[in-house]
Amino acid sequence: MSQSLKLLVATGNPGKLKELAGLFADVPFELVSLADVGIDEEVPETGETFEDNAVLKAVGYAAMSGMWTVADDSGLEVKALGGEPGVRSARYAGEGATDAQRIELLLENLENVPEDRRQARFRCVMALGRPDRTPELFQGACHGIIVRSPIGSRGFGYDPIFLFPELGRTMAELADEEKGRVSHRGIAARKAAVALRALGTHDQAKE
Ligand code: ITT
Repeated sequence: MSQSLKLLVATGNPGKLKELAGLFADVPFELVSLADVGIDEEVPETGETFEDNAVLKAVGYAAMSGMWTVADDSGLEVKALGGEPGVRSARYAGEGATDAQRIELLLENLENVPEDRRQARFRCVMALGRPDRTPELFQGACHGIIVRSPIGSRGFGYDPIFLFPELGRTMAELADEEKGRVSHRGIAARKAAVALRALGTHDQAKE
């Protein structure tokens, strides 16, 4: 195992970065952020699917950095809205909108939807790659209900309106470790961590 192997955690979203740093705390790579390597350019998310955008980000940031890179594309799919906001989750209320504005718009659009039709799922597609390789993809999803007003102050994004019925709490009421255990990102990251450990153990990462 090499101590000097670095993994670029390629996200411009501080909430995601914090979660990914926790989820990858035990992998045999030194984690670095876009800020650490001085990248302030954004890879455009022009794909139609989570898979497309995760690959675009992993390939784009790996090319910019020359490093092993992990990127995730994720979002919320609401059944009553035909899967919206989906890949557009970050841009749902327009560029530059806040999490609170996106939540407000989503709740408005669900105003007339009754309790038994408010199912939703979070999805995460994580892409792991380096400049000369096709990225490997890892998926995670978790299921819940959209509540009528925000509850809780942890996490980020749509967490305050996503209720886990079996826990009786929203995602924004869960401590970081609890969210990691049940979340779309936690599920995908555990799969990616298996691959990262294998790379680190066999030192294939440098080949
Ligand atoms: P990067 O592309 O730089 O990683 P981003 O925020 O633009 O940052 P995405 O394109 O993957 O990332 O958009 C994901 C959006 O989906 C995110 O901005 C949130 O609005 C929402 N989202 C994803 N995961 C979430 C989570 O765990 N909790 C709450 N909302 C989440």
